Amino acid sequence: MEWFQSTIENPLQNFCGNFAGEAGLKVFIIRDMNTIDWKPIVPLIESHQRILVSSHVRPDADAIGSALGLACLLKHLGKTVRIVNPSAPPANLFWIDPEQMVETFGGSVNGASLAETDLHIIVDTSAWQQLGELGKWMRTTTIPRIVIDHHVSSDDLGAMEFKDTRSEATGSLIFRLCEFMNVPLTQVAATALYAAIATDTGWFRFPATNAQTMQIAGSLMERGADPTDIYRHLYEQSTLARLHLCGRVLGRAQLDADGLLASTVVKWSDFVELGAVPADTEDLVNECLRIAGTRAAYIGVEQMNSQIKFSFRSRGGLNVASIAEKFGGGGHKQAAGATLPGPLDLAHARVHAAMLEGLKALPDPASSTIPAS
Ligand SMILES: [Mn+2]
Repeated sequence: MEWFQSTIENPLQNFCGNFAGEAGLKVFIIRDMNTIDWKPIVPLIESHQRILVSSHVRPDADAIGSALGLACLLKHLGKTVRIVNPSAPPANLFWIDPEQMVETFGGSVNGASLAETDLHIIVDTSAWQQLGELGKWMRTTTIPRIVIDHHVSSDDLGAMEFKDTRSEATGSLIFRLCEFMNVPLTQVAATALYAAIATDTGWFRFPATNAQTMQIAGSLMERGADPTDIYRHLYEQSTLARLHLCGRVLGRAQLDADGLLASTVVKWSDFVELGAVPADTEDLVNECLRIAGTRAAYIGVEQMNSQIKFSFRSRGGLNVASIAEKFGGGGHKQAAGATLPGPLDLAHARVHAAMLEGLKALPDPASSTIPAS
């Protein structure tokens, strides 16, 4: 079966040919395109009716917002849509889904209850490791798959891929798909996509942000997204426990490599003693990068199961995705993550050494001012 005939119009397109994917489908891979050719997705969507949309474990605003934006498009086209993620959304993102569309795989939401699915679209990840138990179910099915994503790290999910690793957010890709298919966004979808893009760009300041990002944001506002309201929901819902946790963890921050590397760690006992929760550590790694002269930062967060979850950040130059991959993780050049076995001291030492080595290998300090993407 020929899925589509691709026409390469953009010289930036790196067309990687076709192959038989894991599900036995003949698929095309299109990677590293500045602009995605959406034409091939249209017949796939048009020819299927019961569409499952999923994203990654520990879904963030881009994961959930992209899924909701895509669901809006699919519902507009008369499709039956379910959003099922491998893990539940964090409480601070419940507001983004007022219709409570997002379900979590497990319990009554299992393979049997999804058996009628005839197309599966995965957004904001292309890694098996990010799909948890849902991924295990996926490996048992032959349902055609589509991936819409902007991450560098990638597995072969046996899917037709629509990837743009230069894109600032998967939410932007979903917006472009809606434009391409001429589907108007509801206020709920526009709000979800705005949250997706605003968070993945660090509120429009990360280097992947460009003039088109702002144009998309403007279009989303015209469709009802309210930045003041979205910002308040995302960033002004802190607790006293979180503030106390920030104080303790930032008090522990250290500078190494002649000031190029800032890091800190969170012990499980910090959560217990202060009444804080792991979600309270979100963005703490970015606080470390506020120190003048730093080029990279990381934070290690001890989990209840004694594993250590690391988040890496770079201002450019250092590719933290490749460092995360050394430890079985992944992500973007400037923001990545990995989970290591404990104890905390040992995991910290391993990560610290890898970061120092990565910084040492950088050719020229001036490269820190050049955006990596
Ligand atoms: Mn994303």
